[in-house]
Amino acid sequence: MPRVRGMSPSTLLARLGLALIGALLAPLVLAQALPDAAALFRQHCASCHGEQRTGGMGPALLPESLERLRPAEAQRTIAQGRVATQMPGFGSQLSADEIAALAQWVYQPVLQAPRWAEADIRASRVALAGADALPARPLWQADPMNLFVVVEGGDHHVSLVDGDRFEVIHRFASRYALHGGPKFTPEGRYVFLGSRDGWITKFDLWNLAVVAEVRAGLNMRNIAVSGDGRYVMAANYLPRTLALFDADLNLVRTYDASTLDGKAASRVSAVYDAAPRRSFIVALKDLPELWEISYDPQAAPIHDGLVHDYQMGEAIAKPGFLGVRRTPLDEPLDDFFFDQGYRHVLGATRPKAVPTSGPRTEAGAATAQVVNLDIRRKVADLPLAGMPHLGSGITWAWKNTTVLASPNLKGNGVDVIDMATWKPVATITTPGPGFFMRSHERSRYAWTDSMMSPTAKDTLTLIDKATLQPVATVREPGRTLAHIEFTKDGRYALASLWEMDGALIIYDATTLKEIKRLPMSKPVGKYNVWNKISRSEGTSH
Ligand code: DHE
Repeated sequence: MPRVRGMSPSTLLARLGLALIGALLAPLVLAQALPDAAALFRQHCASCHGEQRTGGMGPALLPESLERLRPAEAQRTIAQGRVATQMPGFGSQLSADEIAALAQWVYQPVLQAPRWAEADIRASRVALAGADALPARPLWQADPMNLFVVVEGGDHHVSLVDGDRFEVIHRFASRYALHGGPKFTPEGRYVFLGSRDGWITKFDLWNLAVVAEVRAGLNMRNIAVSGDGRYVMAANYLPRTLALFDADLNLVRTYDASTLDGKAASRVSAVYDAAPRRSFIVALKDLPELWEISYDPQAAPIHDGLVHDYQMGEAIAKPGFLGVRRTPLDEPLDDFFFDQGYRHVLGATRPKAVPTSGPRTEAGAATAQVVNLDIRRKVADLPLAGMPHLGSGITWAWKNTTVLASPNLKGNGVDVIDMATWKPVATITTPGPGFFMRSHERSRYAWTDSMMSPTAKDTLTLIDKATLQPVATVREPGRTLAHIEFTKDGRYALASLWEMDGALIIYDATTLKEIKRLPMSKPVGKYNVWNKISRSEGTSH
């Protein structure tokens, strides 16, 4: 037994014993002092958000779904609730410590990772009885081709706006946090809306009714509707799958987003419809592969539905019906865009995201490339600065070529690329980084925002498509102005005052005079039926 100066072995043992007991008890005392977040969740939250936090009447509370919510905002929501939703405030029932513990806890992964299998998808589907018998004409008096679907993110609603009179025809509650553009069937009657929580809603615009809903996943990126209107494809982060539905949202099948040998799986970045090719194009966030899934029934079937054909050289030229054709890439893609002929995919890889409560900011360098979908390989690197948001890019004829312009989430500029040579022709300076860009075949201007800039978020910049120069600005001092969409004829541009007490502002697209303002709750995006179904070069598809 070692001897500490001035202390007998027995005293030393007693002291060590006390210290040991103290050390063992300390965490217990601490644990008793800390609120039991799991128990609090079961008591107050689980009935709406689900025992597994996968969502119910309220949204999912998983780390994947909360990536865009700051912890302070989460605490505020628990304490004060959310206006115009069913989320009450718990400030009078829970202490500040309990609220802090709960807020911290919902950012932790759920043990026993939540599953969402084909049976869950099928069981989640609800459909309106008699939907097939609803009249095949609009119940309302307005041009159905010039209708706008406006997503109001502030209180999770969707408004339908008559694009001639600029009046709201109808407004309905949507699923929580819709993301990505709504997708229309080719005749413009139905619109499909996707939520970050994985819900797909099919809405009959002519009869103003939700006709079917299904939950495709627990954390979804976006959806695509096939050009023939027969299929809907959902891209998920959680689980790592694609889910294919028929037009009534009956599940056809799921695809695991994994390598052919199944050893590595990936989140799905996004899925798009490549209508002229009669296929869906899929980008994977964690695997350097680009997928093409044909919905052309004439496409030759392939044996097992999953053919790693690039390893077989160029033997298989076309993907089989609903099979996956994989194109190997140097790196995975997050964000992409097609040329008007859908032969090329222009893809960008974004560095890892940093959560914020507003639009996402990200750190590091991005890269961009051009992939030819027919020969299935990269054909060029894209010389884009900063962090291009290609999904919001647009094209137009310029001189003897076609150019692509894309906003930049990081830099103060819009890059313009010649789509024949893939070389830059200009970088147009804007007051700050922007998210969205829009034009119309009949407009001489391309409009872009600077909503990622704290000082210039209130400014829209108009670029002359012939001179590639910024020629005018439109401002709402101190407030966020973003996301533009034109009317069917290109005469008016509709912009979002992106605030909780926001508005849809209608500008004359030539004089830039404000024509009207419709109050809206953070109108994150608006989509014109005609521009979408005709795949206007000035808008997203
Ligand atoms: Fe989006 C579309 C990805 C953050 C609002 N966004 C898209 C699409 C992709 C994408 C791939 C195209 C899907 C489609 O239309 O089918 N968005 C991403 C991100 O990776 C990013 C940066 C991080 C993330 O959290 O997912 C991101 N997006 C945001 C936001 O923070 C925005 C501004 C607010 C919000 O509501 O989430 C936002 N994204 C939008 C909107 C569209 C969109 C409004 C549709 C644009 C359109 O006009 O078609």
